[in-house]
Amino acid sequence: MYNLILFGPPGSGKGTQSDLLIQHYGLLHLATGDLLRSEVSKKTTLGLEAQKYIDNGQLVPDEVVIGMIDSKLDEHKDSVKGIIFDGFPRTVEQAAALDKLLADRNTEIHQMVALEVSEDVLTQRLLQRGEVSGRSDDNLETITKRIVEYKSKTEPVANYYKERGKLSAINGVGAIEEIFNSIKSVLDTHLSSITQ
Ligand code: B4P
Repeated sequence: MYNLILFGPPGSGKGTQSDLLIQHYGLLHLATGDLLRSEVSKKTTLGLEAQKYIDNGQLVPDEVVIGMIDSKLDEHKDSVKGIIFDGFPRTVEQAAALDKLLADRNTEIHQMVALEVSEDVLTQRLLQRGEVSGRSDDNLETITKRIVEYKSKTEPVANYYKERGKLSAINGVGAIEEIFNSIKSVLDTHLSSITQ
């Protein structure tokens, strides 16, 4: 099994690149943002709770997202050759919990790819997405709060994986295909070294 975390600030292109990566490598895509929005649209208890945080640009509480990932790992336990975690972990507590969830299933995180994009570009992209997405968090006020939340709670997660020798940083600005090729070259090098 090969498990990758695609990491980066809001609007850095995690979802965009995940779509290309799952097609190319046949990995399972677990995106906590998508999972939460699906709960919101179904108006489940979890969704109604999560909506308050998402609308306000805040992270949903750790126990909610960790529980959601735990049950997704059970759901797919026999059928996957690897997983792309998109938007998870977003706190150091989530990273430690993910290590444990994977260790309990005799696997681990092999690599984190972090997309680097400046704040100005992030804001522009999310405002532009807001014109068509209908997402409650794609407006200037919420985007600003999400970036603040990212810096204080999520950025330290990169260090967690750096200390474990698993972090690769990629320039997330440029053509989508060009960024995809940079990620692919990290993964191909890494995959060939772990399968040798
Ligand atoms: P997500 O849905 O994960 O958020 P995202 O950060 O908006 O998107 P992403 O980085 O995937 O950007 P995209 O490819 O769409 O999270 C939403 C909310 O859910 C969070 O704020 C939080 O409340 C909650 N949540 C999720 N996970 C959680 C967790 N683990 N713990 C707690 N709470 C959690 O790209 C953005 C835009 O840029 C798109 O329009 C795209 O077309 C464009 N774009 C992409 N690449 C481009 C490029 N190279 N050039 C130009 N434009 C590009």
